[in-house]
Amino acid sequence: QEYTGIKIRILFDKLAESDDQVKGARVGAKILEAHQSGALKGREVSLIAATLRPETMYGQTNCFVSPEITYGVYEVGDNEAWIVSKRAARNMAFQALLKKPRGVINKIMDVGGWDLVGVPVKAPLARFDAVYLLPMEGILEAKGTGVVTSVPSDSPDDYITLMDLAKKPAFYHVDAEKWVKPFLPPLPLIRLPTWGDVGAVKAVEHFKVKSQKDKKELAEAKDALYKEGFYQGVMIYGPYSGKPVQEAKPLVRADMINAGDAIVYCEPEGRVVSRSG
Ligand code: ZZB
Repeated sequence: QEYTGIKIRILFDKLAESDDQVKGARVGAKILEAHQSGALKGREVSLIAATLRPETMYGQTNCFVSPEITYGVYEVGDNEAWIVSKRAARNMAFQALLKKPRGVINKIMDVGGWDLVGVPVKAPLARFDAVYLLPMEGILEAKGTGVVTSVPSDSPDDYITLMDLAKKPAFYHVDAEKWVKPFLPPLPLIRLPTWGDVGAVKAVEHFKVKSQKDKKELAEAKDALYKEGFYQGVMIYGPYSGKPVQEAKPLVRADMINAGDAIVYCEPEGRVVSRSG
Protein backbone atom coordinates (compact mmCIF):
# COMPACT_ATOMS: atom_id res chain seq x y z
CA GLN A 1 0.00 0.00 0.00
CA GLU A 2 1.45 3.35 -1.03
CA TYR A 3 0.30 6.21 1.19
CA THR A 4 0.88 9.92 0.96
CA GLY A 5 2.32 11.05 4.31
CA ILE A 6 1.01 14.55 5.06
CA LYS A 7 3.18 16.81 7.24
CA ILE A 8 1.01 18.30 9.96
CA ARG A 9 3.30 20.86 11.62
CA ILE A 10 2.98 21.80 15.29
CA LEU A 11 2.51 25.56 15.83
CA PHE A 12 4.68 26.04 18.92
CA ASP A 13 4.24 29.83 19.14
CA LYS A 14 0.48 29.46 19.22
CA LEU A 15 0.73 26.55 21.65
CA ALA A 16 2.92 28.62 24.01
CA GLU A 17 0.26 31.37 24.12
CA SER A 18 -2.61 29.05 25.02
CA ASP A 19 -3.61 28.02 28.50
CA ASP A 20 -6.09 25.35 27.37
CA GLN A 21 -6.39 22.22 29.49
CA VAL A 22 -7.03 18.55 28.78
CA LYS A 23 -7.79 16.21 31.69
CA GLY A 24 -6.54 18.82 34.15
CA ALA A 25 -3.17 19.32 32.47
CA ARG A 26 -1.97 22.07 30.16
CA VAL A 27 -2.46 21.18 26.47
CA GLY A 28 0.75 19.97 24.82
CA ALA A 29 2.86 20.63 27.94
CA LYS A 30 5.26 17.76 27.34
CA ILE A 31 6.02 18.58 23.73
CA LEU A 32 6.16 22.34 24.36
CA GLU A 33 8.70 21.97 27.15
CA ALA A 34 10.87 19.70 25.01
CA HIS A 35 10.73 22.27 22.21
CA GLN A 36 11.50 25.28 24.44
CA SER A 37 14.34 23.85 26.45
CA GLY A 38 14.72 20.12 25.83
CA ALA A 39 15.49 17.52 23.21
CA LEU A 40 13.30 19.08 20.48
CA LYS A 41 14.92 22.52 20.65
CA GLY A 42 15.48 24.06 17.20
CA ARG A 43 13.52 21.35 15.39
CA GLU A 44 10.38 21.63 13.30
CA VAL A 45 8.03 18.97 14.67
CA SER A 46 5.31 17.36 12.50
CA LEU A 47 2.84 14.55 12.80
CA ILE A 48 2.78 12.47 9.62
CA ALA A 49 -0.77 11.51 8.61
CA ALA A 50 -1.13 8.60 6.16
CA THR A 51 -3.78 9.08 3.47
CA LEU A 52 -4.94 7.53 0.20
CA ARG A 53 -6.89 10.70 -0.62
CA PRO A 54 -4.40 13.54 -1.12
CA GLU A 55 -6.92 15.38 -3.34
CA THR A 56 -9.13 15.95 -0.30
CA MET A 57 -6.52 17.86 1.70
CA TYR A 58 -8.22 21.21 0.89
CA GLY A 59 -11.01 20.04 3.20
CA GLN A 60 -8.96 19.31 6.33
CA THR A 61 -10.58 20.66 9.51
CA ASN A 62 -8.42 18.93 12.17
CA CYS A 63 -6.17 15.92 12.60
CA PHE A 64 -6.95 12.85 14.71
CA VAL A 65 -4.72 10.98 17.16
CA SER A 66 -5.58 7.95 19.25
CA PRO A 67 -5.79 8.28 23.03
CA GLU A 68 -4.71 4.61 23.21
CA ILE A 69 -1.49 4.92 21.21
CA THR A 70 1.91 5.92 22.57
CA TYR A 71 3.61 7.63 19.65
CA GLY A 72 7.33 8.17 19.18
CA VAL A 73 9.00 11.45 18.23
CA TYR A 74 11.77 10.58 15.77
CA GLU A 75 14.82 12.46 14.55
CA VAL A 76 14.64 13.35 10.84
CA GLY A 77 17.79 15.01 9.49
CA ASP A 78 19.27 17.75 11.67
CA ASN A 79 16.31 20.12 11.93
CA GLU A 80 13.17 18.03 11.99
CA ALA A 81 11.29 15.47 14.06
CA TRP A 82 8.26 13.37 13.12
CA ILE A 83 5.55 11.95 15.34
CA VAL A 84 4.29 8.51 14.21
CA SER A 85 3.53 5.08 15.64
CA LYS A 86 6.52 2.90 16.51
CA ARG A 87 5.66 0.42 13.83
CA ALA A 88 5.51 3.17 11.18
CA ALA A 89 8.90 4.47 12.35
CA ARG A 90 10.46 1.07 11.66
CA ASN A 91 9.00 1.01 8.16
CA MET A 92 10.10 4.60 7.56
CA ALA A 93 13.64 3.86 8.71
CA PHE A 94 13.92 1.05 6.18
CA GLN A 95 12.61 3.39 3.48
CA ALA A 96 15.42 5.80 4.49
CA LEU A 97 12.89 8.47 5.47
CA LEU A 98 14.23 9.11 8.98
CA LYS A 99 17.78 9.73 10.07
CA LYS A 100 20.22 8.47 7.44
CA PRO A 101 21.65 5.90 6.84
CA ARG A 102 18.86 3.47 6.08
CA GLY A 103 17.60 1.51 9.06
CA VAL A 104 18.75 3.96 11.74
CA ILE A 105 16.04 5.01 14.20
CA ASN A 106 16.67 7.71 16.78
CA LYS A 107 13.67 8.16 19.03
CA ILE A 108 13.84 11.47 20.89
CA MET A 109 10.88 10.86 23.21
CA ASP A 110 7.47 9.22 23.63
CA VAL A 111 4.17 11.10 23.55
CA GLY A 112 0.77 9.67 24.39
CA GLY A 113 -2.33 10.61 22.42
CA TRP A 114 -3.56 12.74 25.33
CA ASP A 115 -0.27 14.67 25.34
CA LEU A 116 -1.25 15.89 21.86
CA VAL A 117 -5.01 16.57 22.02
CA GLY A 118 -5.75 20.30 21.67
CA VAL A 119 -2.36 21.15 20.14
CA PRO A 120 -2.63 23.68 17.26
CA VAL A 121 -1.15 22.55 13.95
CA LYS A 122 -0.78 23.74 10.35
CA ALA A 123 -2.32 21.29 7.86
CA PRO A 124 -1.04 21.86 4.30
CA LEU A 125 -3.63 23.09 1.76
CA ALA A 126 -6.31 23.45 4.44
CA ARG A 127 -8.21 26.76 4.31
CA PHE A 128 -7.48 27.46 8.00
CA ASP A 129 -4.24 28.95 9.39
CA ALA A 130 -4.45 26.60 12.34
CA VAL A 131 -6.45 23.47 13.14
CA TYR A 132 -6.33 21.19 16.21
CA LEU A 133 -5.34 17.65 17.14
CA LEU A 134 -8.41 15.76 18.36
CA PRO A 135 -9.05 12.26 19.77
CA MET A 136 -10.54 9.44 17.65
CA GLU A 137 -11.37 6.03 19.12
CA GLY A 138 -11.10 3.75 16.11
CA ILE A 139 -7.58 4.54 14.93
CA LEU A 140 -5.68 1.31 14.25
CA GLU A 141 -2.12 1.22 15.51
CA ALA A 142 -1.19 -1.37 12.88
CA LYS A 143 -2.18 0.78 9.90
CA GLY A 144 -0.53 3.78 8.30
CA THR A 145 1.18 6.00 10.86
CA GLY A 146 -1.53 5.95 13.55
CA VAL A 147 -2.18 9.62 12.69
CA VAL A 148 -5.29 10.37 10.59
CA THR A 149 -5.96 13.74 9.03
CA SER A 150 -9.62 14.67 8.99
CA VAL A 151 -11.81 15.58 6.01
CA PRO A 152 -15.41 15.56 7.28
CA SER A 153 -16.89 16.49 3.87
CA ASP A 154 -15.67 13.23 2.32
CA SER A 155 -14.91 10.81 5.14
CA PRO A 156 -17.88 9.45 7.14
CA ASP A 157 -15.56 8.39 9.99
CA ASP A 158 -14.23 11.92 10.33
CA TYR A 159 -17.63 13.57 10.11
CA ILE A 160 -19.33 11.36 12.72
CA THR A 161 -16.35 11.62 15.08
CA LEU A 162 -16.57 15.42 14.97
CA MET A 163 -20.33 15.17 15.66
CA ASP A 164 -19.56 12.97 18.69
CA LEU A 165 -17.01 15.50 19.99
CA ALA A 166 -19.39 18.44 19.43
CA LYS A 167 -22.25 16.63 21.23
CA LYS A 168 -20.29 15.25 24.20
CA PRO A 169 -17.23 17.48 24.73
CA ALA A 170 -16.91 16.72 28.46
CA PHE A 171 -16.99 12.97 27.85
CA TYR A 172 -14.32 13.25 25.15
CA HIS A 173 -12.23 15.86 27.05
CA VAL A 174 -12.27 18.43 24.25
CA ASP A 175 -13.01 22.15 24.00
CA ALA A 176 -15.59 21.83 21.21
CA GLU A 177 -16.28 25.59 21.03
CA LYS A 178 -12.66 26.27 20.14
CA TRP A 179 -11.33 23.10 18.49
CA VAL A 180 -14.37 21.67 16.66
CA LYS A 181 -17.28 24.04 15.92
CA PRO A 182 -15.37 26.87 14.19
CA PHE A 183 -14.40 24.41 11.43
CA LEU A 184 -17.93 23.12 10.74
CA PRO A 185 -20.07 22.55 8.75
CA PRO A 186 -17.84 20.85 6.15
CA LEU A 187 -17.64 22.75 2.86
CA PRO A 188 -18.07 21.10 -0.58
CA LEU A 189 -14.91 19.75 -2.18
CA ILE A 190 -15.88 16.91 -4.52
CA ARG A 191 -19.13 16.36 -6.49
CA LEU A 192 -20.47 12.79 -6.62
CA PRO A 193 -23.40 11.60 -8.76
CA THR A 194 -25.28 9.81 -5.94
CA TRP A 195 -23.92 11.46 -2.82
CA GLY A 196 -23.89 15.09 -3.87
CA ASP A 197 -21.37 17.76 -2.87
CA VAL A 198 -20.72 16.90 0.77
CA GLY A 199 -20.81 13.12 0.40
CA ALA A 200 -19.91 12.10 3.93
CA VAL A 201 -22.84 13.95 5.49
CA LYS A 202 -25.34 12.33 3.12
CA ALA A 203 -23.79 8.85 3.51
CA VAL A 204 -23.85 9.11 7.32
CA GLU A 205 -27.58 9.92 7.14
CA HIS A 206 -28.34 7.23 4.55
CA PHE A 207 -26.57 4.40 6.40
CA LYS A 208 -27.91 5.66 9.75
CA VAL A 209 -24.53 6.08 11.42
CA LYS A 210 -25.25 7.43 14.91
CA SER A 211 -21.76 7.55 16.42
CA GLN A 212 -18.18 6.50 15.76
CA LYS A 213 -19.02 3.21 17.50
CA ASP A 214 -21.26 2.10 14.58
CA LYS A 215 -18.47 0.21 12.81
CA LYS A 216 -20.60 -1.78 10.37
CA GLU A 217 -22.62 1.21 9.14
CA LEU A 218 -19.44 3.27 8.87
CA ALA A 219 -17.75 0.63 6.75
CA GLU A 220 -20.74 0.65 4.38
CA ALA A 221 -20.73 4.42 4.13
CA LYS A 222 -16.99 4.53 3.49
CA ASP A 223 -17.26 1.84 0.83
CA ALA A 224 -20.03 3.65 -0.99
CA LEU A 225 -18.05 6.90 -1.08
CA TYR A 226 -14.76 5.30 -2.08
CA LYS A 227 -16.37 3.59 -5.07
CA GLU A 228 -17.93 6.75 -6.45
CA GLY A 229 -15.16 9.05 -5.35
CA PHE A 230 -12.39 7.58 -7.44
CA TYR A 231 -14.20 6.90 -10.70
CA GLN A 232 -16.95 9.51 -10.78
CA GLY A 233 -15.92 12.28 -8.42
CA VAL A 234 -15.23 15.75 -9.79
CA MET A 235 -13.29 18.44 -7.93
CA ILE A 236 -15.36 21.54 -7.15
CA TYR A 237 -12.78 23.39 -5.04
CA GLY A 238 -9.17 24.44 -5.45
CA PRO A 239 -6.76 24.78 -8.37
CA TYR A 240 -7.99 21.58 -10.04
CA SER A 241 -11.66 22.47 -9.80
CA GLY A 242 -13.51 20.88 -12.76
CA LYS A 243 -11.08 17.97 -13.09
CA PRO A 244 -12.04 14.37 -12.28
CA VAL A 245 -10.68 13.09 -8.94
CA GLN A 246 -8.64 10.51 -10.83
CA GLU A 247 -6.73 13.30 -12.61
CA ALA A 248 -6.49 15.66 -9.65
CA LYS A 249 -5.17 13.06 -7.20
CA PRO A 250 -1.62 12.69 -8.61
CA LEU A 251 -1.41 16.44 -9.29
CA VAL A 252 -2.27 17.46 -5.73
CA ARG A 253 0.05 14.79 -4.41
CA ALA A 254 2.97 16.04 -6.55
CA ASP A 255 2.25 19.65 -5.51
CA MET A 256 2.51 18.72 -1.84
CA ILE A 257 5.64 16.61 -2.27
CA ASN A 258 7.35 19.38 -4.27
CA ALA A 259 6.41 21.94 -1.62
CA GLY A 260 7.97 19.76 1.11
CA ASP A 261 4.55 19.21 2.68
CA ALA A 262 4.25 15.47 1.99
CA ILE A 263 6.26 12.27 1.57
CA VAL A 264 5.67 8.87 0.00
CA TYR A 265 5.26 6.18 2.65
CA CYS A 266 4.85 2.51 1.78
CA GLU A 267 3.38 -0.20 3.92
CA PRO A 268 4.44 -3.84 3.43
CA GLU A 269 1.57 -5.52 1.57
CA GLY A 270 -0.73 -7.90 3.45
CA ARG A 271 1.61 -8.29 6.39
CA VAL A 272 1.00 -6.36 9.56
CA VAL A 273 3.88 -6.07 11.99
CA SER A 274 2.22 -6.29 15.37
CA ARG A 275 5.30 -6.32 17.58
CA SER A 276 5.47 -2.96 19.35
CA GLY A 277 8.16 -1.07 21.22
C1 ZZB B 1 -8.00 11.48 4.37
C2 ZZB B 1 -9.28 11.00 3.83
C3 ZZB B 1 -10.27 11.71 3.18
C4 ZZB B 1 -9.45 9.62 4.03
C5 ZZB B 1 -11.39 11.05 2.75
C6 ZZB B 1 -10.57 8.92 3.60
C7 ZZB B 1 -11.57 9.65 2.96
P1 ZZB B 1 -8.30 2.26 3.85
O1 ZZB B 1 -8.86 2.35 2.50
O2 ZZB B 1 -9.15 1.47 4.79
O3 ZZB B 1 -6.83 1.84 3.87
N1 ZZB B 1 -6.73 6.02 8.01
C8 ZZB B 1 -5.40 6.07 7.80
N2 ZZB B 1 -4.73 5.46 8.79
C9 ZZB B 1 -5.66 4.97 9.63
C10 ZZB B 1 -5.58 4.26 10.85
N3 ZZB B 1 -4.39 3.92 11.41
N4 ZZB B 1 -6.73 3.91 11.46
C11 ZZB B 1 -7.92 4.27 10.92
N5 ZZB B 1 -8.06 4.97 9.79
C12 ZZB B 1 -6.94 5.32 9.15
O4 ZZB B 1 -8.37 3.72 4.46
C13 ZZB B 1 -7.38 4.68 4.34
C14 ZZB B 1 -7.98 5.90 4.97
O5 ZZB B 1 -8.30 5.60 6.35
C15 ZZB B 1 -7.04 7.07 4.98
O6 ZZB B 1 -7.46 8.06 4.01
C16 ZZB B 1 -7.35 7.72 6.33
O7 ZZB B 1 -8.39 8.63 6.05
C17 ZZB B 1 -7.82 6.59 7.20
F1 ZZB B 1 -12.35 11.72 2.14
O8 ZZB B 1 -7.33 10.30 4.77
B1 ZZB B 1 -8.19 9.10 4.72
C18 ZZB B 1 -14.40 7.46 2.02
C19 ZZB B 1 -13.09 7.74 2.69
N6 ZZB B 1 -12.75 9.11 2.51
